[in-house]
Amino acid sequence: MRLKLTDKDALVIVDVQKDFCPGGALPVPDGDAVVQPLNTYIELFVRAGLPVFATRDWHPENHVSFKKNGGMWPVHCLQNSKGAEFHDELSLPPDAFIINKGDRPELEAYSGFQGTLLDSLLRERGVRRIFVGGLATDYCVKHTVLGGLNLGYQVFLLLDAVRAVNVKPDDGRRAVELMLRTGAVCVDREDVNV
Ligand code: VGL
Ligand code: ZN
Repeated sequence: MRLKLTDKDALVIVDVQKDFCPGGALPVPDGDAVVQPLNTYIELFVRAGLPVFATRDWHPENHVSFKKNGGMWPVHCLQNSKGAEFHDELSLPPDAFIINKGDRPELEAYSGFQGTLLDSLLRERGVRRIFVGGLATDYCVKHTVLGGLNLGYQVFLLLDAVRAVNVKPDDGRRAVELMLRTGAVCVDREDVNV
């Protein structure tokens, strides 16, 4: 597939944070493998003058998703902690939009659209198509993609720049199938041109 970027496009990078990478509190297997491909996408979007958004999981200590609070995950991505930082090698441009999510104690927020300004910021800029990659395929990437489709965006899933948690072995594959069935389109770096 050949895709030319237009002024209605934006890059949305999901949760490429230390806690989701090997060595972190909730490591996604091979999670840091998304960094180099995402840097290539960032370069393409910056060169085309297009906006880059980066979501980050941003939990308070009493967040509902933690095991100790009744959820299913170890403590991760605590606000202002080392683990909540973006991966050191992710080369976000200085004017990237940072979107915090999951910052309310009582609400799980896998989608970057949930309880955030992401939709209004995209809309203000006339964005109609979003290109989504990051972590993890079967949680926050999936919900962000489905959220975007539901809001009427055309959504491209950056297949070479996502990795899955795979709590069950097939979760990543099934998440991709669900996203495609719902209307997302898979692309790789070679597909995208300025
Ligand atoms: C995520 C589990 C818990 C994600 C966030 O970013 O995919 N997964 N919190
Ligand atoms: Zn989380």
